[in-house]
Amino acid sequence: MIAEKLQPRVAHAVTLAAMTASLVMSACGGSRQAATRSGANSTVVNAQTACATLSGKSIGGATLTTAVIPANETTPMYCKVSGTLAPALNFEIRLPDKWNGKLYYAGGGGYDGAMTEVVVPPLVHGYAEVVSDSGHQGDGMSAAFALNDTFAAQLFGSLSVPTVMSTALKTVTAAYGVPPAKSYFEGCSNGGREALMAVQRNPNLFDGVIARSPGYNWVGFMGAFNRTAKALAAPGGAFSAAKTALLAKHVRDACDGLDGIVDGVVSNPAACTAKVANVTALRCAGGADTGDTCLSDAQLAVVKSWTTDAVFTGSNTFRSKGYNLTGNEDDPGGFGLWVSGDGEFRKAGQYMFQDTSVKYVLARDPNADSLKYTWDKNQSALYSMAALNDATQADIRAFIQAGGKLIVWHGGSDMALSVNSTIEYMINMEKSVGAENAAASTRLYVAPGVNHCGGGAGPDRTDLLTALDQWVTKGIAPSTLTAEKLDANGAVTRTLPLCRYPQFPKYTGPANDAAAAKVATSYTCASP
Ligand SMILES: [Ca+2]
Repeated sequence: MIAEKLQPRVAHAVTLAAMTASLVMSACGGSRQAATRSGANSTVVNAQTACATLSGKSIGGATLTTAVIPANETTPMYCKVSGTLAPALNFEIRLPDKWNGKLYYAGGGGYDGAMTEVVVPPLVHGYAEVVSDSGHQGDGMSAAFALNDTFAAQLFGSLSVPTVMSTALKTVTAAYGVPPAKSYFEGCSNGGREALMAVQRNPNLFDGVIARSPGYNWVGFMGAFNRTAKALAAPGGAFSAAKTALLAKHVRDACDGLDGIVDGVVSNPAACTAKVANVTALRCAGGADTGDTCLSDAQLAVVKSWTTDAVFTGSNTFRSKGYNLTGNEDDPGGFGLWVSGDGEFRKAGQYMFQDTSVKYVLARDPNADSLKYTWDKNQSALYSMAALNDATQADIRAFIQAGGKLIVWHGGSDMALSVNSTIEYMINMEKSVGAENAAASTRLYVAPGVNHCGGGAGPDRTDLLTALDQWVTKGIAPSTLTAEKLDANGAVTRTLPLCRYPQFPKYTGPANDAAAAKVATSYTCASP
């Protein structure tokens, strides 16, 4: 869903906003809303009526403006409610013509600074949709807002979601006469971080949360970005598109078939070990760069930085797990976009994010050179960044005990944020809350071949919101789900089981059958 916005090669800001693509209560009494649906069902409030009710009203500290947005080919008619919480936290609430009685908060992306776009499926399903710009306006690739405005930094880090929710709940209640019966949050990338932040810090705010590709370990992954940028900047480290294609093909040749089918997706990453992938076989004779058929020692050092854990001092959460080699490094939304910049690493997402983070958050010097910055050098700066942005707390028992449900999803070929970091968080979480609690209230899905928040060689679309809603409202816990891949016209071209981690979709259909390979029923979720 949100994933479509993150298509590769769109402006980096959008992508990260995809560091989203992507794509995210209260109030009253501090516990989840217990309103019954009967009130909502008996209330006939269409978009025009909602807009008329709210126009010019001051609710929760914000003066509201409204506009009825007509239906178009993808979006139903809704009332757009806009407001600002002083000094600069802009939010939007989209009230559908036919409210389903529930609220959906969509998280942001990157360093935010712009309103999250309409997320279509929730509106179609009748959710009241809530978004914000996270408390400042600007480029989603820039942390400049944080330099001279520590309150804006706090809003971005953790404050904007509960703050907006407080007003949003009052606003939705004013529009429909009853509060939402259920409230959900979904976000990807930074929005996934916001999702886990809400689970950890505001355990009663949402009934259900979807954290996709969460950038929860801000200090750790930004530090990993910094380390790999230095490897790319080292003499001979530049990684051209041709070198990336060489690496990707080498990995596919070694690992694609280990899941039972050669389909361009390494669906069993556990079997694609470093020994099996054997990247050192690509080393140029002598170690110096001799062309596009091999990798120099400097380029192999880039791959090593990329695939190994980055661990920093000061906290056991200042870390980022190494990335898997997936054979999809050459995807347009892959290594070139996020890491190498196809030979110009300063154009890659990871370089840009760590650079702006060094300048405006860590060194607090717009002239700082991130390639000369030592991540561990200023511990207090790391603590500050972590206090603002890290959502690494593994103990989420308060959320679970309040009845909350959490679905975590990550693309298996995400080259922005490591799927292995997300897996590590879920393992730590399970250790902390106990296996029984984790099984009863949390789920982890890894989508093979899927890029950051969406796109890529693998099927990237799954209706996680409906799965969450069924879980919350009917107690139907999600098991194996289905992922779809769509073509440019929106037609489904392939389906694949979306297996619960650590299972993967193993091909069990007939051999050499191209049609069978495209349908989920030809696969079985298997343990690695
Ligand atoms: Ca395969």
